[in-house]
Amino acid sequence: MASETPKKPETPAAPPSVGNDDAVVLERRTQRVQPPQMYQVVLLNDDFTPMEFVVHVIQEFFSKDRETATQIMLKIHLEGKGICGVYTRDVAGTKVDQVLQAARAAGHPLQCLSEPVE
Ligand code: TYC
Repeated sequence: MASETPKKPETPAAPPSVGNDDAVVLERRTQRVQPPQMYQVVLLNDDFTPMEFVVHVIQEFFSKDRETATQIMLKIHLEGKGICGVYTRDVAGTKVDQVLQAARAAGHPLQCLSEPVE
């Protein structure tokens, strides 16, 4: 993923300090803020969870339209796993919990995990 580094806001100059010779020195400190580590939420294939249920889960919890959700489900079915979305850590964790809870409630063994994006 090629991403541009966002422009860093600069903090205002530090308060003036007075040196020995009474010269006023303004120090500029640059604030460096890193973008947060992002996490991808991954669904794993299994032999038992119905395709229709997986499509429903992807639509419901990852806000995908039916066509996109179907494409993601088929990719998982064919390749073993697939990314449903990328979020900050807490949001990704919540998505995993929601998916696992819905799968258990429906009696399906669907597995879901989150992992840091490289
Ligand atoms: N392989 C399942 C089936 O044939 C469908 C499926 C797709 C299950 C994606 C899980 O994450 C999954 N019924």
